[in-house]
Amino acid sequence: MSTKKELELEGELLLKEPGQYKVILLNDDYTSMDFVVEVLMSIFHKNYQEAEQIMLDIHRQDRGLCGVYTYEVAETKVMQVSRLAREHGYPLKATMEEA
Ligand code: NFA
Repeated sequence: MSTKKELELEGELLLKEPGQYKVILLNDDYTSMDFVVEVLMSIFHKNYQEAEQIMLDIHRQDRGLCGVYTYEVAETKVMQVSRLAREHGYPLKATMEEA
């Protein structure tokens, strides 16, 4: 049972600290490895070495963490991935989940 004071503190905390969301990239059989590396560098600001490692993790484990962001930023990254992939004719997909 929460006191009024505890509920007030919880509300203040939620206002100050918005939820964090993981953006996850999913493996598929058609997207080129080079394109995934490009996506990780251009949309998720990874350097080449980091991007290549994350791409290989996704290739082997079927999914991989690209970053943790606020809801709106995560949603924007997911849309940027699907748009860039569509423009290049690849089925690459990203999803988001609560961190
Ligand atoms: N599995 C893809 C291939 O063999 C590469 C890939 C990696 C695709 C990571 C999507 C995500 N060409």
